[in-house]
This record gives sequence, C-alpha cells and structure tokens, in this order.
Amino acid sequence: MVMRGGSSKGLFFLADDLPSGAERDEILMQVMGTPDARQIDGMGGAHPLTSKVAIVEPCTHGSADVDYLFLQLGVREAFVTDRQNCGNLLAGIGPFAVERRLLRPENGIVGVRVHMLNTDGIAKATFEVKEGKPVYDGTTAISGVPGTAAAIRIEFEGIFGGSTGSLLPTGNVVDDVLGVPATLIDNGMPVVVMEADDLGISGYESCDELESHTSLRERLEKIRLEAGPMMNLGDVAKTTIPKLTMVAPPAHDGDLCTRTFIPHRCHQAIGVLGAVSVATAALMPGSPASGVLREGRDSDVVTLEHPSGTFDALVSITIDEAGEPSVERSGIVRTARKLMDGLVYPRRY
Ligand code: NQM
Repeated sequence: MVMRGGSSKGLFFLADDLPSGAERDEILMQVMGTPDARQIDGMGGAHPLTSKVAIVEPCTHGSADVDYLFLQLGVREAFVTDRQNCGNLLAGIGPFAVERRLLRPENGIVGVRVHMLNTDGIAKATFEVKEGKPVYDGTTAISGVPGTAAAIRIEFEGIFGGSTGSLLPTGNVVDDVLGVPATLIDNGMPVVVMEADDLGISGYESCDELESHTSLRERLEKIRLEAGPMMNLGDVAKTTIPKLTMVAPPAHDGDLCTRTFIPHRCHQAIGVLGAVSVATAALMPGSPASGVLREGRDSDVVTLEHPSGTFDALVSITIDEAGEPSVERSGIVRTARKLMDGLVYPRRY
C-alpha cells in the first residue's frame, strides 16, 4: 500500500509478504528505483522523504498491538538502513494495520499501540474508525501537506535515548563540536542542534539556498562526523543519523525557527521525532535552542517554524535538583492517507 504519513510518503508492507535480510533489501531497492537520482524505474519520488518503507506485523511480545520497522532507502546511493526511525510514516501504521485486518476495532475512536522496532519505543496512535475502515477525511491541516485530513494523535512512551542510549548522550546540555556550541540530543531522533548564527547563516534561508551553500554543507558534514561518536553512534559516515538542525528566533508566530538537514538534503519541513528532539532541547536552559526560544511562552506545545510552515510538538520536561533534565511527555498530531493499494513489480521480476 502507498500511504502518505505526515509530510512523507512511503510503501507499506506486511512483514510476511517480504523475504528477509539481503534479499529483502535488494527487492526494496528495485521496487523504489534506487539507486537513481530520478528513481525513474521505481516508486520512489527522487527525495529521501519519498523513499521510505514501513514493514508491519502483529506485535510479538504483548506490550503493543503491532510492530513497525522503518527502512530509509537511498535515492542516488544504493542503501537500505534501519538505523533511524520515522515519526511521519508512523502516522500511517494504525490505519494500515486496520486496512490489512491485523486489528478489527469497533467503530469510534481507537487507540493502537505501535512498537517501533528501530528504537524500541512505543507510540500510541489514536484515530477514528467507521464501518471497519480508518477515516481519512477530516479538518486537520499539517504544514507541508495541501488540504486537510483526519487527525491522528500520537503519544510517545520511553522514546528518549532510543538510538544513543540516553536523552543527552554526552551528559551535557551544550557541547563544543568543532568550535560550534551544540546540544547533542535524542528524544526519539538523534539531532545536533545549533544556532544558525554560529554557522554564519540567518536560519531563515530557503532549502534551495541552503543546499547550494557548498561550504556550509561541508562544515555541517564535518560537525556530523565529529558528533556521531560523541553520541555513541560510532562512525556515522554511512548513516542517516544524526540529523542537523539550525535554530533562530521565530520569524512568525512560532516559538523558534528551524532548518534541518536529514542529513545531506534539507528537509522541506522537519521530521516528527526530529522536531520532538529539537523542542526538547529548546526547553533546556542554557542550550543554543533555548537562547532563541520566544520569551514568555508558557505552554506544553512548542511551535517550530520550518521551511513550509510550522510543527507543533507537545513536550514537557522536568529538571531535578542536580540540573538533570528528564522527559515527562512527548506527543504530536499528524494526518495520513491511503493513496494506492495493489501490486508492485520490481524490475528483476
Ligand atoms: O524525524 C525525515 C520525515 C523524517 C523522519 C528524516 C521523521 C522523524 O520527515 O520522525 O519523520 O529526518 O529523515 O519523514
């Protein structure tokens, strides 16, 4: 099934319909048309945000309803990686599980517990089901997606440290990474959060401007390679994490402005778990992101401005007497839509 999940798009499979290991990855690359800049012989949309796969099966260990494995495929490069999670495709997992009859809920608002295999966290998705089918039409708009659709509310449980072992893998709110003050954080997605100003940009540039800024991109990659081992991620040369977010004071009605590299293309918006991580960093006194946060705000919702609008992350943290931050609550609202259901024909077949 092809689904839009949040502001990304991907191919959703039942685990039983795919082989495993290297054969699975080979088939998925053929299906997506990877490697090729245009992905002309496959289903991919020539961007990492549209070269995504979700694999779903009934949960094997009782604490959730379904297991969700996310795979990011390369576009020009031939790779398939499970090293990162995706909170955007996550929005489609509950509806897909209902479509495929893995779950047969009563009509009404249903809660589906999703075990996210990439990072071993739980997400509880709440959405409406009518006559046995997910309701896709609705009035909720999300930035980066035209029109409106039905809201899918997602609350996360224990997602911090999913890739790195802890919320702040270095133990610090601020680290010096090649001369740039940064928060190295993982509240669902490992992200290096820096002030745009410290990198010589305003933070309000368009994605095209940032992608054509060669010296900035080279500097960001050096920072990322340095930050990887600091975040317990080892050598990150060939991985899609950590992400890099540059923050600036809000330009519109949001709480702070963001520009994110994922990690080599500029995100047209911001990733879901990436946004939750950046919002969490912004709530930590002394962090680069807290320095640009709108003054006087007093809400659990942090509104992040990004290149195509805003993203609301529901985050609350507490800080103990020793100054140690911990996450109390993280949540988001997304939409998703079934786009197409059928058979796909990988080239080799
Ligand atoms: O951070 C892009 C996306 C993502 C991932 C990326 C995501 C997340 O927008 O949870 O959603 O950072 O690779 O789909």
